[in-house]
Amino acid sequence: MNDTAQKHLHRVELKSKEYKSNLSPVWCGGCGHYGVLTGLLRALSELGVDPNFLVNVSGIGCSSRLPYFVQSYKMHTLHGRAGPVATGLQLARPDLAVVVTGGDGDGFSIGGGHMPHLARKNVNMTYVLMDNHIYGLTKGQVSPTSRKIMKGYTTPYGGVDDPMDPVLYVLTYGASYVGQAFAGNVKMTAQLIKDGMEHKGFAFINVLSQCPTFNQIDTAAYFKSVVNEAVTDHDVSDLDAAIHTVNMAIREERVPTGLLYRDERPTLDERMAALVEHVGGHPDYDLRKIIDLSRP
Ligand SMILES: Cc1ncc(C[n+]2csc(CCOP(=O)(O)OP(=O)(O)O)c2C)c(N)n1
Ligand code: SF4
Repeated sequence: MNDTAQKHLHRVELKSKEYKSNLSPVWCGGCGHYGVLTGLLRALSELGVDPNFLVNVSGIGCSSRLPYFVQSYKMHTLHGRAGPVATGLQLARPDLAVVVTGGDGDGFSIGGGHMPHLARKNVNMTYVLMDNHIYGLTKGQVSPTSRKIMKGYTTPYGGVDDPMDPVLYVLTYGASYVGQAFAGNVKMTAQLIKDGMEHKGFAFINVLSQCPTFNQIDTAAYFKSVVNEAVTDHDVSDLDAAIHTVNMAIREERVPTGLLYRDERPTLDERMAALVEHVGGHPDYDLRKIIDLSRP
């Protein structure tokens, strides 16, 4: 049996407030990211994850400041690069629980080239994306998830592009756990993060998170109205059904929330370990044998 974070999740008993670091969030009043932080702290407490074996990795943005507020090891990396950094960490230490937190600009604009590979390789991590349909920290430019009608800092007359859908994207690329929630529903957010952390493989959770400072159209009330009519009663082990649910929702301008898809398949670290075993690899391997291969 290979090492996986789940089987070796180091457990402790801590209340959710004990997972808070001694730094206070720097977000604006009413920002949806508070709900995501509360959901994550609750999930960590319910799972009883030992903070000494937990690493929270982020990119750049308001959302990427989240690790500062969590009692864990952490890495605040570069814009769009949290995924690859977390992949390296996970492969080096498969016994750690790896959680990525970041924004829609971070994950699907500059980081969009990495996302398919996290999904298809089934890297064992939980990716929590705070989707506020805008670039918050840089003061309100359109993101890949902005609705066309949004007038952003760089699009004063509205956008010219249609938005992309984060959950459809990761489903298509083979993510093995996909969920979606609204930050105002802390209970569902916490539950999806908890299940995602227990899941073995790439767990992606898209959380609609309002930015009251810069996004005046995708308000908490707007998000609440579109998720209220959500339909997620399909078989979650059926990929076609999950994709169909999301496609139908996009057409009807609704947002399906809850668990959308889950399957079990070997993770990248498991496949790497199996390969090492297959070729008889071990730490004392004589590296001169490799150098000898290139001798004339
Ligand atoms: C390489 C690079 N490009 C651009 C920036 C400027 N920048 C800082 S935050 C950010 C985007 C923030 O938007 P998002 O990721 O959606 O997170 P939010 O702030 O909305 O939570 C950008 C482009 C940067 N820091 N680094
Ligand atoms: S600018 Fe927007 S995303 Fe950033 S902290 Fe303020 S409300 Fe939140």
